Amino acid sequence: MKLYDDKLAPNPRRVRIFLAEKGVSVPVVNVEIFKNEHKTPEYRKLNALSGVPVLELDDGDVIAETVAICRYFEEMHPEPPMFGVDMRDRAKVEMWNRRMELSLFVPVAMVMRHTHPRLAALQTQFKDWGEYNKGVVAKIWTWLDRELSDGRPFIAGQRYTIADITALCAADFAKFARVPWGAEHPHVQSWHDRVSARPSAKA
Ligand SMILES: N[C@@H](CCC(=O)N[C@@H](CS)C(=O)NCC(=O)O)C(=O)O
Repeated sequence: MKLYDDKLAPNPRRVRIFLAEKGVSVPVVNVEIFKNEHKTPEYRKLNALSGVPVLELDDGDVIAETVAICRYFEEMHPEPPMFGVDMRDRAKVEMWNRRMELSLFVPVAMVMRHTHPRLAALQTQFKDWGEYNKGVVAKIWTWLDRELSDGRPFIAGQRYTIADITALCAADFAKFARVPWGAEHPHVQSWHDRVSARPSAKA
């Protein structure tokens, strides 16, 4: 089994944190997006969409998509459970992970891709779209801060889950994209301190 990884990109980091929480180690192949290594014919054979991460199984089969890879490891190593523990909890974790992906991670990625000078070499940038998404991210921090003001320790409730991993990677990416949360978001700050203190955050 091999995990195709880029140390600077947020989606592969989600898988690395997930594996660290599970205490599982997988051989890694580094694919440097900034060197366009994900656009080579060899890599496109693994994933024609050229996204990172990818998990290649021992029989050559390939699983792409961050959450699909995490679900594969969840089945293989169920403890600790990261996708919820019962019917209601699994639905809530799915809800929160989707929210963190679609409402936080994606707009942060749009800001990064369309405004950050380092990304200009990799793709066409639509500056207006990037600027628009700065406002989207700002509103999401305010919404998330209000959500977390109920005192729950983690995004989906009392347990650390995949939703925290998605949100942590989005939050750290937001700092890089220059759209972090602010002093007016103390609940986001304490959640971020809590999840960043876990050893897995260094993965
Ligand atoms: N939906 C995919 C997205 C993968 C993705 O876009 N990964 C980024 C790195 S975080 C990437 O490969 N970017 C390079 C590109 O899009 O050209 C997933 O969840 O794994």
